Amino acid sequence: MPLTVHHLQYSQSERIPWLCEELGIPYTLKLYQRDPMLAPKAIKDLNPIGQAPIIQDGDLTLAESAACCEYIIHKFGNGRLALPPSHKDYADYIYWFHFSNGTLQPMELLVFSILRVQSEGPATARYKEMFERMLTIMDKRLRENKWLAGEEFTAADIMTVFSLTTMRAFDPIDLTKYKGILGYLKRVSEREGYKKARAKADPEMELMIEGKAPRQFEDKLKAEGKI
Ligand SMILES: N[C@@H](CCC(=O)N[C@@H](CS)C(=O)NCC(=O)O)C(=O)O
Repeated sequence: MPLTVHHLQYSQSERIPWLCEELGIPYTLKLYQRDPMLAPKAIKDLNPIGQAPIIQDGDLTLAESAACCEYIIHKFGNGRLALPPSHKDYADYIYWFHFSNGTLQPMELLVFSILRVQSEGPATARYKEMFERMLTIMDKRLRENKWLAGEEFTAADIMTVFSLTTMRAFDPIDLTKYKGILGYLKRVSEREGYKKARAKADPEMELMIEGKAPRQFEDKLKAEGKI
């Protein structure tokens, strides 16, 4: 099998096995556990930045979720799960493909980091308000559309779901009031590709599609006596 996917469990690299399952393409999956919170040395040996996902195709080693998605879609998937420029929803597709890693997730991380050191104050309030605005816009989009790009499920969905699910094992955002997002996560959880990817990539990980944030990863490690 030419394509190898290196997946750090409980992480955004879940996007890549999910993409491969949705495309129905063959791939070799290599799993890595966090040690205890960060990536193990084997990941750092593959990517000097020390982060997953990483894919390999022959002599090529490539990191960055969005780059890996585009590479796989165009090299192995015949462009499936991407919308071409001629498609009426092309602009929506590229906007939402980039929204999660470019805007939502950095803000989620910023709010989470600020809240760890200071629960109140103008900066906290400002960033919390901006983050909620982002979720509200996404919620409206998903009340009005089945998938982020419109009628078709695309790689924009694959790029986004981690920020709304597994990331909440680290950052306890409550999604209860965002009914559009919750309905969307339910639809995602019913996809065969998502189920297959979860079974292969993170078989022990709970499904994180409810409004309340799942049990925090740190608490899990403490309960297991790992930290
Ligand atoms: N922008 C990168 C971010 C990758 C990233 O932050 N990966 C995290 C997992 S969520 C990681 O490998 N963390 C391990 C570490 O920092 O030690 C991407 O989209 O691939």
